[in-house]
Amino acid sequence: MPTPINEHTVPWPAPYAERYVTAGHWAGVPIGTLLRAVADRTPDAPALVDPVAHGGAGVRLTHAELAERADAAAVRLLRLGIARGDRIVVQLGNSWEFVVLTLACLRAGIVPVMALPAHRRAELTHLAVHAEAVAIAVPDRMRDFDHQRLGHDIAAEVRAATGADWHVLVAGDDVASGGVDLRALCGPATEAAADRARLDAVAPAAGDVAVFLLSGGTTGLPKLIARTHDDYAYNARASAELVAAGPDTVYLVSLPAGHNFPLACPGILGTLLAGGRVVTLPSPEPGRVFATVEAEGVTHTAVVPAVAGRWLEHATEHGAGRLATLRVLQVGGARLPDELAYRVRPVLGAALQQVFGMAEGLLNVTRLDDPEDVVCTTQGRPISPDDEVRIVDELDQDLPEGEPGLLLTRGPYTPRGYYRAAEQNARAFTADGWYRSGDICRRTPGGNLVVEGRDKDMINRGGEKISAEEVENLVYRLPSVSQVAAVAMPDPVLGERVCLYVVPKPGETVTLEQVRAVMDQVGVARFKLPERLVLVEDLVLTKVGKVDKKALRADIAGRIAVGATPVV
Ligand code: OOB
Repeated sequence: MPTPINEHTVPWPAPYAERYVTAGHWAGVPIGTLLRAVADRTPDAPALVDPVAHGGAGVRLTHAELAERADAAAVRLLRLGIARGDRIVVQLGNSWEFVVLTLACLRAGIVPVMALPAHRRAELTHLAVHAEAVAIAVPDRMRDFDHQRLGHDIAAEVRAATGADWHVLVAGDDVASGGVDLRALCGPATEAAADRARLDAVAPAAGDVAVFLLSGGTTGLPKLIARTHDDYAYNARASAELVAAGPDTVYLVSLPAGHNFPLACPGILGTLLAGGRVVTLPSPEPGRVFATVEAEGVTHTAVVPAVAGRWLEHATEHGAGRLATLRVLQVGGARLPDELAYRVRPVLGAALQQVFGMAEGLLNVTRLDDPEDVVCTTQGRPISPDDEVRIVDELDQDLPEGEPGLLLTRGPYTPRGYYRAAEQNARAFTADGWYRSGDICRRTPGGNLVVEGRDKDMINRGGEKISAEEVENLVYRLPSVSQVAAVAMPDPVLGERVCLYVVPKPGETVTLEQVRAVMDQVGVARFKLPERLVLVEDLVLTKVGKVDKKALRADIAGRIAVGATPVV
């Protein structure tokens, strides 16, 4: 039997929980019930458009149809033996199936573990085992990768290890035997009223875990962040208010939908809760995005800075006429250079909202009515009056106002610890529950935060977070490696890429190809593969004997600046 769902989470202390309830942040209603209420109020309003489904025929659902499909899918999951509190690893592309399955899970209290399409065997197996999942949802194929086959391999592995009943839910035309047809499972309802009654009877509690998000990665393997119905609904609702989302909002999701940003900031959930419409696209490729914005009347969307850069380029070349309906472009996930920020409004014609957020909770945004310099040079301020932010030095002492330091935070949608990770929690959270974001920020006199750097061992490749430790652990599998350090190297397009410093064993050599091959063999997301390797005789150490990553980052930046060719 899997562990009961709320075990191993770190709850908010009672006085805080009470304050969040009194303030009205925690509504005490599970997300599925909130969405059901929206469908009751505006059943015929459009809710979901997947323009590329079924070979381009598309799928269009109203709020009532979406709610009924979610209910029907939830009941079908229950019939498979997947029960309230069980976990499903969800690795689907941006598609109507992703939305229906996610809502079905929320309704039944089944918890989706939000994997990314780029994840491979190592990450998916870890998630399945760590969350004690009972199923995985995958596309049949995506970008030339056979997800279905990997899904079955993982199922076989987990079944062999645990003896548990395991399901592979497959979205696609080609569902192999042994898999569950996810399109049929997410198909039209046949007994809507009965489904609804059955689900109302088993609805999760508002304090239960609603979703597991993945941490941005500073440790060997991704940690799970348990977000409750109460906290995540508030996250979505408060974000929605700050982009003025409402029934006329048409939100385009083109970043991987399992990321917190497009999922709930306000993303899919915030838009649906506001009575608006969600449009899914499999990627942020500008040609298709611009055409879709025009065809569907998209008003809001969210991107990472690297994508904003591509859209600006595309608009400069082809014009931005097709973006006439776009009102708000949210940009976050990595630092948006001020120069790019200043071009958004003039070139794309949309208001910019900078979003400095984290799957762990805290969201900072610039407001739509902020002056241009605030919008273009800061990463905004917390979305909740009950978000607490401190800027401190290495000893956790508050710094004078305006000085850059480490950002600590607590609040109504920032959990007090990772799931089942006591050891990491002792490092990542203070004794009184502040989350150590690892970001170096300063606060402007107007109260806005500016992200100035980072004090965590992570590489931010165009918004995808890569743990240096994870990469290093994998590289140590090569017998020719004596020492290794993974660091961020600056990149004009993605912001950062992974660079490796390697000390080979005496008489040995190590190549980038070997490193990439060993990582591929283990099966990790390709965005984690190093893109440059520097062979050195030893690694610079700090005074306390740790690898001096700051020195290595400066070293690679210097090599790039002088145009040095890679050592391999
Ligand atoms: C978002 O979430 P994660 O969990 O993938 O990554 C969080 C980290 C932050 O700690 C920070 O290091 C970085 O990503 N970050 C930014 C940033 N937004 C995120 N750094 C500089 N400027 C920004 N605007 O990335 C995320 C979650 C929700 C909404 C938006 C982004």
